[in-house]
Amino acid sequence: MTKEKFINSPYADEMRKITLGLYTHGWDERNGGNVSYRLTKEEVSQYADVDTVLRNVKIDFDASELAGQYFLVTGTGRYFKNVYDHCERDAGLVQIAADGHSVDIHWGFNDGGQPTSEFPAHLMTHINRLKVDADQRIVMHCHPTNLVGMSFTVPLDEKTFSRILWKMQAESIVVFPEGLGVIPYMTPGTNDIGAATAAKMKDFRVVLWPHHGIFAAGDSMDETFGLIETVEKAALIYTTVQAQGGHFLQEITDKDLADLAARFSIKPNPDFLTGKSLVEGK
Ligand code: 2HA
Ligand code: ZN
Repeated sequence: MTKEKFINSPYADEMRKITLGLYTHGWDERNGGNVSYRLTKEEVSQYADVDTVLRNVKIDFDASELAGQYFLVTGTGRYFKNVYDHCERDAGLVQIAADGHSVDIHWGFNDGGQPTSEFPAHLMTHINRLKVDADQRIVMHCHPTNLVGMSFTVPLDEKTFSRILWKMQAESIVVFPEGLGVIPYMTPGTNDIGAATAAKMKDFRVVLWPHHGIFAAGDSMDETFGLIETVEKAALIYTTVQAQGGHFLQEITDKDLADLAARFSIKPNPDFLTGKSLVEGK
């Protein structure tokens, strides 16, 4: 029986649609952003010849904890506006080699490309998320405008950031009850930023890279994209309030947050549930 081609798989289809979605939201200008999608051998082997290695490329990180695992990942320097039409060029299906220091390419990157420069950060994130969530599949990095804007005007601490985002809409605390992780500004594309991000991923699924963007992790493309959409929508509302003068006359109170947690049976980060009001003098 001949296999269906990988480009026709549901996984390539999801990758094409999500990268286009990230681009059309304005969160991935030029070559900004990267996505990785962990796939099982059973899933992959229906569409790709896993016994054939097209090329082997080195990675500057020891990913031996993920040896043998498959990832569909976007390529370094590639423009998200193009992935939909050129998925086999701008993305690739790779398998982490046994020694963890290289990947075997089984499909894609057909003009000589390689995985994203943030691949070490993705792999470190997958490793740590898998420790707390066996269904972990997706890591997504992008540059959501309003959230990045807030990283210049809001103190870079997790409690302050998380509480503001929770209080901008009732939906926030339900979608990210653990809050938002925040790392200091660091140089992208380095193993250091990857390690700092992955350390936060033990407690959070969304981590802010100040003055740059966001890293998010989840079990599916929809859930991970939805997480980023919700965080960025809260940041947009905050930005709008600032444009309206920035004075809160009323707010979602700490009591309202507790009521949301009870209604939706969620356990929000207890450290963030009480604190300063956004309304002056309250
Ligand atoms: O892939 O966004 O952080 C390009 C980037 C690096
Ligand atoms: Zn980036």
